[in-house]
Amino acid sequence: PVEVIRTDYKPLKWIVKEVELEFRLFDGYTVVDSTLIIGKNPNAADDDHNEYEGLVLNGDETNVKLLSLSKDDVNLTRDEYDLSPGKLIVSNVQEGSVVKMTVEIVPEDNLQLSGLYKSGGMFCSQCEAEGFRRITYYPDRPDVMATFKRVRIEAEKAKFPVLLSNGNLLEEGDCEDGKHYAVWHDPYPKPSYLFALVAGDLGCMSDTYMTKSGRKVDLKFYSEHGNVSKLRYAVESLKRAMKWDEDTFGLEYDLDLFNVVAVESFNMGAMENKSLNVFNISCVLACPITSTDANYQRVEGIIGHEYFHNWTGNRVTCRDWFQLTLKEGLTVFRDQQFSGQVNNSAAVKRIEDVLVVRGRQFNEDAGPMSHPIRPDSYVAMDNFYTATVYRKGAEVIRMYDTILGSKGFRAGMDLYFKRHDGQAVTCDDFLAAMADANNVDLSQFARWYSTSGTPTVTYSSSFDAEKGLYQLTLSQSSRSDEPLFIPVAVGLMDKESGEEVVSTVILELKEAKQTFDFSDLKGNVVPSILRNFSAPVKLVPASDIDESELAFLACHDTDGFNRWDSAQRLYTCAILKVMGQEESKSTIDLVHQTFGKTLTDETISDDSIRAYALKLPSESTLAESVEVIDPPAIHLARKLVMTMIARTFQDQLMSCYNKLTALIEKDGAEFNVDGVSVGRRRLRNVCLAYLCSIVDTAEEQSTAAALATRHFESATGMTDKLSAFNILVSMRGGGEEARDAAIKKFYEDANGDPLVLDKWFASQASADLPDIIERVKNLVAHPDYSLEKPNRCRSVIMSFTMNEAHFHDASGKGYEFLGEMLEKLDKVNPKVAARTTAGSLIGWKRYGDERAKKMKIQLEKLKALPRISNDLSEIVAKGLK
Ligand code: BAL
Ligand code: ZN
Repeated sequence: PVEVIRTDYKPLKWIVKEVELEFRLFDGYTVVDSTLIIGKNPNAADDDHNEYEGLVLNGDETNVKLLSLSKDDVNLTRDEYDLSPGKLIVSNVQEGSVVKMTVEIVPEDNLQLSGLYKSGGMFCSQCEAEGFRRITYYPDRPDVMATFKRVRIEAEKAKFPVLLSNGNLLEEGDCEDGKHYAVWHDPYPKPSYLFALVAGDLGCMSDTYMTKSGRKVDLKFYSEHGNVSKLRYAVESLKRAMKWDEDTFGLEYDLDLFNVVAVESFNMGAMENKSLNVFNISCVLACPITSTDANYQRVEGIIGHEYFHNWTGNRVTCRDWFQLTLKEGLTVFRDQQFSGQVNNSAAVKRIEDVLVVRGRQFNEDAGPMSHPIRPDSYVAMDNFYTATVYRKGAEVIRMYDTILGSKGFRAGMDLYFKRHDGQAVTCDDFLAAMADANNVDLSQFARWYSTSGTPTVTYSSSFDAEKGLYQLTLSQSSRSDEPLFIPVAVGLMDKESGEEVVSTVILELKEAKQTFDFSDLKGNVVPSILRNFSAPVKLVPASDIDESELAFLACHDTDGFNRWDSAQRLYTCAILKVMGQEESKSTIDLVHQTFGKTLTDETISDDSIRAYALKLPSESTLAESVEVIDPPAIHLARKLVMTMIARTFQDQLMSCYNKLTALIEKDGAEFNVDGVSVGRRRLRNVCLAYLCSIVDTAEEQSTAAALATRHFESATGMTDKLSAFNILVSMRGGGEEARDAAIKKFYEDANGDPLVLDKWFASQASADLPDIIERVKNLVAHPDYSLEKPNRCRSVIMSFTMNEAHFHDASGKGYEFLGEMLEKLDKVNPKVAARTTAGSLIGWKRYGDERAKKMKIQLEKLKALPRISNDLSEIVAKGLK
């Protein structure tokens, strides 16, 4: 495997200016003809030392068979071009040279799902990051932006009535032998990773959108015929996203047609191909019976995300793949803002996003895959579509917004588009646009792009009652040699009254240690620091945690995010004390005080906020707070605290549950995913989980199972049904019968629907049962299980690795099972195998010697495989370092 180094970047000497493609889709193979018009790269200076003089084309020879090659209409024989693994070099090209070739590929055998492949009965493509080279030989890098002038697709009409590619439809018609064709033209130059092709027998939901400047855009959403009605929410979400981008950034859609296609087998969530977005069905189909509220939110967020890429990614793209966060961090930030402003409360959205940053990104940054948001090297680029590039990248963009203010941020965005529309650029170009538009020096801020690891901000304070002066001292530590520029949002709450006396200010922490003064205070205050999670850092007190301050903020903070966060930190203290068998009475008392107030506080008008504030931190979040992770111990301590709270507040929880049931029933049958309806379901399901955690005796087990079963059976939508199911699958003793009945019923109700079956598998793989490993083995032996479907793999294997207490069972059986699955999976879909490994085994150093040894054995075994993919071997090598 070759390691690519960021600083080795060189522009190509020869690029493709225009391309024509013809795809003839036969049964069992596909023939691809291409015509490339070559030009001298204006970005390569004459004195640039280029590695190659000729035209360099990338191609995956394991997937692409070259049948013929010509230059300027002269056929080239084998000794007139240079073909080596991964590369085809054509010498002596000039400005305007025409290179033509014909290749053959077999989409039917392409199980990696990169390039052109088949999902069910349809053809579809995935070219980011380096899939186009699995279709034909081409300069497959994002800084080669060519006009795809003509893409002709020909296939059997009866089986593939729908033929799609990027841009506008130029012509279509019938051919001989029951075949037909379509010709597409994309007027916008684009890199090959944005190319897409779809051919299938698909149903369509159509709509239109009128842009601000009066362009009528046809919106066409395609899926299998039986799923068309489930596209409505995605269509509506797209229209909201188009409007939001016009209102917020002045960005309009730039073609008359926007296509979206739903496919079942897809490695990612979705892909932003120019005007032909391809979506994993899990991110575009939605209906109350099969989708949870979280699924609906995901559809809206990802529809927005892919649409927003049209400007941040497509119109302005990345010069090289090290710049991935340029488009992904920025587009995630845009989709987060969209979701927070359009349908949900901004505080709820922020809580959900921060949970991901802390749960996944911090964990990644604490392990061997830790990298800056702009990585320095890679072997398989697909391994760097990470939480760091996406989520921490979005936090970095958010910091620009926090520092510059929304007007300043908008000015920076405007300048970025003005300077770079139609170009492939770098993160430095983005930073320069932000700095120049605001006339500020952001050179210190640039360190965020090159610093890996999670920085820590430590705080201490003092209050001079006589002077009314409060001093807050912040210090930072990170892997950067020089201090980072960290915006810290702070507000002050009066200790006596609980009122906010200083509203949010942004403190600019630019030195290793800085003290900030707040004067004219009438009394002592409690600081609310890092409001809204203003920077992706860990916040810690210089001395012991003041638990009563946390309880105070959890009850009084006017910043919704910090109010939630304070409760989380307090719950964490309690759980860790229980786990360490430390004296915990006073902490538990504060937890009870906070929980009780949160459950009944009438000033909290948003049930979602209340629900999140009542929930205990997840086991993976708790793991972030310990030196050595002992998952079963964390699991047990969390469960004990949960049951303790549930017993203390059993009556109040039941009455809250009943009140919400009555409200939901009053609303009637109509299903809504507005903030109020979602909040009610969310809070009711949190109450249910607490109530069903009281399962110490057989009698309690059957009482809990009866409550969950009632919830399950009376559910009118998937949110409630799945909440109950997730509880029922873990029932033991007096609840076993109900558990088995629910497993049977859920499967029958699924009626073969793949998204519902994914839930059925995932829920069981996440169960808290002593024989879980046997159960998971049975799941992968189930006829509905398939290694070839990424969603199904994720639903069983990944879900099991996230079932921390059992995956990390001291016997090591969980690791052995995973090792066996990864070996099989790597042969089918290396990208999914690598991702699963990155999220599980490679973190072994943090799990104590015994577990570490056993986890490492599995990595060693994978390393020793006679044939291991580049994707997996990169992760395994990093994991063993
Ligand atoms: N570009 C890959 C899928 C996404 O982030 O939108
Ligand atoms: Zn993206």
